[in-house]
Amino acid sequence: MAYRALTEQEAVEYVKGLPGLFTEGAELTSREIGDGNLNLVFDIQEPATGKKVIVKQALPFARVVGESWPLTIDRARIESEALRIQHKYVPDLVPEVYHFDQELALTVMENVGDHVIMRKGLIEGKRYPLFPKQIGRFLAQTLFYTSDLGAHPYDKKALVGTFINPELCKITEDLVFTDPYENAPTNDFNPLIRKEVEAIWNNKPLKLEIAKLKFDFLTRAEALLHGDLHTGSIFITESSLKAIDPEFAYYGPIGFDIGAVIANLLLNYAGQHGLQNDQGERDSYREYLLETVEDVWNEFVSQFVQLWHKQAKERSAHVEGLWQSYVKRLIQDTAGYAGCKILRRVIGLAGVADLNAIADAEKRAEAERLALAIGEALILGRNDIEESTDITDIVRNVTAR
Ligand code: SR1
Ligand code: MG
Repeated sequence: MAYRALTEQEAVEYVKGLPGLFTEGAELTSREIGDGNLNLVFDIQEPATGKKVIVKQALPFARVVGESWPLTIDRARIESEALRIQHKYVPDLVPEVYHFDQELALTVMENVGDHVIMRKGLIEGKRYPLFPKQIGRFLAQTLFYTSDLGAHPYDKKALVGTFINPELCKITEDLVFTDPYENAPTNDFNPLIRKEVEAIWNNKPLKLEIAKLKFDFLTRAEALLHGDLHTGSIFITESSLKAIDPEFAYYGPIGFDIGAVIANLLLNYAGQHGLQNDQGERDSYREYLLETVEDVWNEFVSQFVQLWHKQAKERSAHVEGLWQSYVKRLIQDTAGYAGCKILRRVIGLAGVADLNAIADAEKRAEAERLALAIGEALILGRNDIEESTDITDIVRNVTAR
């Protein structure tokens, strides 16, 4: 079938035509629930049996802006292939793909509708004690096994080719690493923080560090990244986590994915200023978030290093001292990328609800100023970071200023 965007009813007809999902004559409901920046998402259910699937279809433009921003529908292929690879390594942490249709740029996958988007949960003040272990395992497994440490060199290079994702990478190159640091038309920030934003535009040492991080993003094909692992790409319950939406997947620096997770915990940390009125509760939730930041890194690194010792096939990986120097560089990359991802969400296109949901513009501005200060300090201070508490110390010091 030639490409066209499906309606709710057409999505039902489509899944009915697929073998093995629903029985003939099944009565299905369909609701378009996409609230992200890019795609159509249909929630399809059979009330009589409780069976359900998700149909996700890429639109040929960026939904957040409209048809004036054309965007490749090949991102649907990238996403479905990344989901399949990630599912192979961590089946419980990634939705299963049932079917992919290249022409319609459409994926039919497991419906995890009993989970909530983690960003929403954090905004509501929920705590997820299993999250660090879950996301640490997702990161360690998917990044290790797709890197030169865990993949055969021929397989790794073939995968680099499969995941050439120029248009989606360009979005990140512009929106994360370029536009927020100059007076670009895509920027979209609270007018009350203009002075702080202009200070960033004029901060040459900061811009130099961001340029270095961008060059690594452009050139360092270390592992298959999720590419957009913010808390809106994580579905969660108290006991279960599913990482979704890897349409930005490509081969890049490992710290970019870990940094995305940490950045989004810290964006919520900054947002607590306006989300939570009770000072005691705000402080206690912030402590929880900082502990989570530490635990995410510690879980990731302990699992990643264990895999390194037990599974790394690359002989040079076992040269004395290599893993320690690799891990040190990795935490510094992580802090730097976290910083960029914080700054972009405050200054650039596509902000986050952790800040945007603060109704009072002045309160929001205070939270945004804190986020900017944290992002900047992480980028400029990253070369002195050696362990996770160095990251949280930076956040605590900036908060106390
Ligand atoms: C035009 S797309 C804007 C943002 O949405 C996605 O979630 C990515 O983070 C991207 O930068
Ligand atoms: Mg997304």
